[in-house]
Amino acid sequence: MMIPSRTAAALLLALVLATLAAAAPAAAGDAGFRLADAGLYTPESVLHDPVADVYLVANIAGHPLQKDGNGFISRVSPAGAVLALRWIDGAADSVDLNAPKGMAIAGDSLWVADIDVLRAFHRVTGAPLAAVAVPDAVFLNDVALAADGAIVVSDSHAGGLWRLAPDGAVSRFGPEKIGSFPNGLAAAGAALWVAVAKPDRLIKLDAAGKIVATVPMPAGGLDGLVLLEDGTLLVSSWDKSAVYRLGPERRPALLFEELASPADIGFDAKRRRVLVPLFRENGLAALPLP
Ligand SMILES: [Ca+2]
Ligand SMILES: [Ca+2]
Ligand SMILES: [Ca+2]
Repeated sequence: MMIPSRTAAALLLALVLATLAAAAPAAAGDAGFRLADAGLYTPESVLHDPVADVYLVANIAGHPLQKDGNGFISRVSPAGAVLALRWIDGAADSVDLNAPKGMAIAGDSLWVADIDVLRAFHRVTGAPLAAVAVPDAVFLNDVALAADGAIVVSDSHAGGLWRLAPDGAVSRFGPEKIGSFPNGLAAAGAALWVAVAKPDRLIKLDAAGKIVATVPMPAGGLDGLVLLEDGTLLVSSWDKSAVYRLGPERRPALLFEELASPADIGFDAKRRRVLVPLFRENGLAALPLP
């Protein structure tokens, strides 16, 4: 039987609309959430584990550079419920964790910067897997997974970056001093974006560690850096209590304001939410991306 063309067109339209509806982000109408008084303690970094579909929160618990053995990593559901406050707990005998900051997932490993050590934990069980001391490091801050499988970490005290190769070798990456306080990292294919303070800017390094782009920022205290699939960059600023968005033209525009001490942000690509640890308020905000 032939379907009359007008009916066929209507069917096609209905199919397209249904497909669009199915593809619409789950974030439609999403209010996100704000978490306070939930036990988070100096939260520095948030990462979405898209496989487990949970938010991992790194809690320094105290001073950022103190080896006090009490750091912990929490699991928070996308509904805003704390599933396991001390999922990885430095206070446990079997776990060393002092002041966890930036995190990155590589396969089944969750890598965490912890003052002068890169630690790996099992992303499913939370069990300790590895601890790699970074020579001379004082203030490891953010971690990113490079395209070649290396783990890159910013050293905010020394002003440069380190690279942990898949074979376990640790070496410098990029200029010895990229800025006075390199902080957030975001891998971009084979390249890497770095948020740097004083002067406040975003710097792009190629796979060899050479600077290939510099974007001045209008506010300082840059911390977390996220790269979206479409190339958009998001970066938090302590000085402005804000998160900026930079589209392909790389002009910084205010995205969220009135976020006190926004540290190392994450992104939930499934719900298109920006995840903001509120460092001094011991809080967490999950904000739908407008
Ligand atoms: Ca601590
Ligand atoms: Ca980070
Ligand atoms: Ca940071």
